[in-house]
Amino acid sequence: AKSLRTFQGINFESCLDNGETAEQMNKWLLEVSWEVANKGKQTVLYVFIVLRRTDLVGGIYTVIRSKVPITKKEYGNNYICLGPYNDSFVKTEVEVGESKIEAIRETVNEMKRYGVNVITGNWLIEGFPQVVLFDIGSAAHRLDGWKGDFFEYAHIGIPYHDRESNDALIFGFCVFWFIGTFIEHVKRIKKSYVIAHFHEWLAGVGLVMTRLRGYDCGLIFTTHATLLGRYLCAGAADFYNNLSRFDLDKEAGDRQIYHRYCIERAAASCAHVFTTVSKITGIESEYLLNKKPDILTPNGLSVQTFAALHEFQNLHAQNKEKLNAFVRGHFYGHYDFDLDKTLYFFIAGRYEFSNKGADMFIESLARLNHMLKSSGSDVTIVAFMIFPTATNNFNIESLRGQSVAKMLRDTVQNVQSDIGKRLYEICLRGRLPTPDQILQASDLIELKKCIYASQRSSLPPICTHNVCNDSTDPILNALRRCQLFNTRYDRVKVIFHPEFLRSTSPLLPMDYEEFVRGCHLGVFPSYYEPWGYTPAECTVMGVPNISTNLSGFGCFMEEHVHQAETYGIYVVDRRYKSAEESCHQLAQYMFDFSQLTRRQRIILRNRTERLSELLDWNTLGIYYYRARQMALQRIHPEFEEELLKCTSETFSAPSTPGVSRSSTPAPPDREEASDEEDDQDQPTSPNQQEQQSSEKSPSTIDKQYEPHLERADSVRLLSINKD
Ligand code: G6P
Ligand code: 1S3
Repeated sequence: AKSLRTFQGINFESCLDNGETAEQMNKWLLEVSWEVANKGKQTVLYVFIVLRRTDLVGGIYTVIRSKVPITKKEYGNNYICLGPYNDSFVKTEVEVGESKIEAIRETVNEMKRYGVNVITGNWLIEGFPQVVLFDIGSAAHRLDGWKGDFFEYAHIGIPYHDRESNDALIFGFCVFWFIGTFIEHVKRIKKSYVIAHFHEWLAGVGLVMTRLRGYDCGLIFTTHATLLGRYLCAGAADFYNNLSRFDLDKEAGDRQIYHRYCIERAAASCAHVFTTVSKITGIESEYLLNKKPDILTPNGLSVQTFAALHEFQNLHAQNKEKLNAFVRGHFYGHYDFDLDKTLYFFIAGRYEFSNKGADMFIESLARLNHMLKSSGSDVTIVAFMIFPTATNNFNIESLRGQSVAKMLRDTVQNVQSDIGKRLYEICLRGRLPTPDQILQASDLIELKKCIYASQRSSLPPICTHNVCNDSTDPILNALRRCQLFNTRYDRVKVIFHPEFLRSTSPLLPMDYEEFVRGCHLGVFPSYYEPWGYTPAECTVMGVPNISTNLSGFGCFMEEHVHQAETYGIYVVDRRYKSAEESCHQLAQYMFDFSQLTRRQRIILRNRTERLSELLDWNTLGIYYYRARQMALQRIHPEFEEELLKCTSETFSAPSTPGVSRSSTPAPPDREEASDEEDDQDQPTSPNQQEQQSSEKSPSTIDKQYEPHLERADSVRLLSINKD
């Protein structure tokens, strides 16, 4: 199919090549986030005072980090990331050093003179961006004064006991201070264009203050989830059917997050351009933040391309072998299923049991178990659940399983090598060995010892660790309720791994990427998921996956990929179906997948992987670009002419993901024909481009944000069998 680089008729790179560089224009981009060079996401979810620590690798960290190369292409050294100083991450992730940019040096020195410790350097990631990190502790003595200032300007009070909000306030004021001074310095040389792009409420204070003080800076605010949305969904609310009915102030107050919610709303409202990651979160923002996004900025990934196309298939086979080794040990004594007919499914993420759809996954697995048993299938499914929670280390049975398997493997290897030596000696003498010379009694004794050791009276564990709150843990309780206990008769086996994966683990020594590549299907039936990087990551690794039409990713793929399930992208309808129907649909998707032949799975993986380009920042970076252009245009009207020139020549399509079926890669048998069709479809002149874009997709934001989601197409059956 035609290159997705020209997604919706937009050619990102050709625009970058137009005119002057950012450095020549004195155009600057400051990207502000709590997760710049800092994996320690602070968001803590309070649900009626129940504290739940969220994960350490936030989605926003992935957004900022993976987006750097494409952003640097546009801004070069005028791209600067601002974040909080986190000592432990700086040691490993940042090369500390004085900035080469005079304006940064002078600004930082000024702040230092007033006692604020600011660290500069380069983030050691692809693109090597410059970072300015503010030591929150060094400015803590200013907290009360700044709280007063914030109240005076924004009329938002921060309670003294909310440490996270206090930190957000200090960070915000440091950023605000930096921006003000920095602008003064850069505009001394010549007219400057400064954009500051803030992510999430934690960075919101800086934006609000910069706007209220009227600094000459284009302000963009991106929310990756609304605070209240996350809280309401984590409770029992029927969220999507009541969006217009919530008493927002009361709901925020009840959850003791009123001030945070105010910061988030103020940031959305003060921004020159407000963006969010998906259509569904756009609708949510409209209701909960009372602001429609000006543009959607879907999340991309930095896609790794292999020289040989089949390389990712080889990686699947290699990593599946590692999972096989683990499964052999884990199910010792019960290892009576054929690994050649075993499929690995998984769910992973932050431990938000129902928001991430773990409840629906487990229930559907129970149904799948029944379907496989009653259809007499010889396929076994091993379903992994990777959700970090508090544990007291690995459990003995899991470790024992691996050591039993290792002992047997070592013994067999010894026997094998002894047999080899004996055969060699006998054959050298010109004789053929007799059976008792090949396998001796001593060998049999050694093997018997191992076999006896691998007998077990208990069932293979459903969890690899001792979970601290075993009796109240939601996953363990759901597995108990659904009676998924790993019995011999179960065709669905389950393994809950309550810790992030790491290659140094004594139990399952694989990192997350290796694990995903080794699996056959990722299952993410989320209820609350503004975007959802887990299925996106599966896609770029060529692993078929299931998401929902309540996740940004699921909706995006449904919209842009025609017959997505034929590309291994299954989207469960959780919006217009009851939970019972959604569970049934999910179980059916998994069952249909389990019935594919190996050849069909290989074809499907190839197709899934072909969608990578759609999710690459090279394609999706355009929306961030558009947001920045819009911000510049709003504060520098003279920029409009320049922008329009650029837009009419290279941006023929709407600024947000619209109806874009044409961006779908064609199936292999249609590839040539589709290329031809695409060629014919290509607009030839700017006028034609405009005409076609207006015919194909409504470009106004209003149209994009119809308050109700359109009903998804009726459930489509797996049509992969036709291949
Ligand atoms: C990749 C490898 C093949 C292997 C296959 C297994 O495609 O290149 O050599 O046979 O994976 O696929 P499966 O879906 O059975 O794990
Ligand atoms: C949020 O992180 P989360 O897992 O708390 O931001 C991510 C990046 O935009 C997004 O992918 C995810 O859905 C949101 O929920």
